Amino acid sequence: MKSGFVALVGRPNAGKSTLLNALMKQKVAIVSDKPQTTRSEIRGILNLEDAQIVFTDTPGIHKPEHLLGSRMNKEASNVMQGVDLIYLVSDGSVPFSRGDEFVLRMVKQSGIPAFLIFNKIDRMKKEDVLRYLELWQKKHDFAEFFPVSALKQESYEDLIRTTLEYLPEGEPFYPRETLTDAGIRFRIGEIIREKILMCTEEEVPHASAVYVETLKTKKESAEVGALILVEKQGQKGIMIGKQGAMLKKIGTMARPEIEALLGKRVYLSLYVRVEKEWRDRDKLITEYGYGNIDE
Ligand SMILES: Nc1nc2c(ncn2[C@@H]2O[C@H](COP(=O)(O)OP(=O)(O)OP(=O)(O)O)[C@@H](O)[C@H]2O)c(=O)[nH]1
Ligand SMILES: [Mg+2]
Repeated sequence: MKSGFVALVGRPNAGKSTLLNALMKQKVAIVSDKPQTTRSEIRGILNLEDAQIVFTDTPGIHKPEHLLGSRMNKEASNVMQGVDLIYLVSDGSVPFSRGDEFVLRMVKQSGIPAFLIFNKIDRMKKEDVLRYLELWQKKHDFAEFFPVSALKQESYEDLIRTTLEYLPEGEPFYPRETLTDAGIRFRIGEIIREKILMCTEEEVPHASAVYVETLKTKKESAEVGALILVEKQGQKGIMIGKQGAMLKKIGTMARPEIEALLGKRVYLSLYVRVEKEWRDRDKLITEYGYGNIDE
C-alpha cells in the first residue's frame, strides 16, 4: 500500500484548484478567474485500490499587500515542507516571470522532488508548449514534466501512476471514505465566496470574507446564516446591490451547491458587515479560517 502527500503550489491563477478538482473528479476547492482565490490549504484525499494520495492545494504565492497575503504565502511554504512530492503548477499560457522565479526558489529550497505541471495547454500552440517546457527544463532538475489542461482533460492516469512511484509504502492517513479534511462550515463559506468572486469586480472580491455563523441541521432541511465581511461602506453597498439584488444573486447561486453538499433543503440567510481592514487583523484572519493557522 502506498500512502503519501503531494503539495500543489504555484502562482495565483495557475489552475492549482482546478487541477485538484480534476484529480479528485469532484469539487473540493473553489475556483475563479480572479487571482488569490484560495486562501488556505485544502486537502483532497484520493483513495485508490492500493494507495491513498493526499493532495494539498495551497494559496498562490504572490507579493503580499496585507497580512492575509503574507499568511497565505507562509501557508504554501509550510505545506511544502511536509510532503513527499511537489506539483509546481504553472500557467503555460503566460510568459515566465519573476513570480515564477520566486516560486521556483521555494521549491528548490525545499529539496523535495517536484513535477512541473504545465497547465492551460489548451490555450497554447503546440510549438510554444515545447519551447516553454525547454525553458523550464533549464531552470530546475524537475523529476517529471506534465503538460496538461486541468480545465478540459479528463484522465490523469499517467500523472497518478508516476506520482505513486514517489510515495512511500505505508498505511492510509485518513479513513478511506474521506474526501477532504475541510470542515463543513468552512466549505459552505467557500461556496458563497466563490459566487462573490464570480459576481463582483475590482477590489471587492479580495476585500470579502465569508463566515458561517449558524448551521442548524434538521432531518430534511438546514438553516444556514452567513456573514459576508467587507472592508468599506462602499463595498457593502455593492455587495447588497440595488434593493438587495446582488446579495440575492449570490444566495441563489450558492444555495443549490450548499444543498448538494448537505444533502437537504437549505434556508440561506446572508448578512453583510463592514469589518475595517480585516485583512491586516490577525485574529479575524484566523477566525475566518484563512492563512496559516499554525502560528
Ligand atoms: N483555459 C484554461 N483555463 C484554465 C485551466 N485550468 C484552470 N483554468 C482557469 O484559470 C483560472 C484560475 O483557476 P484556479 O484553479 O482558481 O487557479 P489557482 O491556481 O487555484 O488560483 P489561486 O487559488 O488564486 O492561487 C480559472 O478561471 C480556471 O477556469 C486550463 O487548463 N485551461
Ligand atoms: Mg486556488
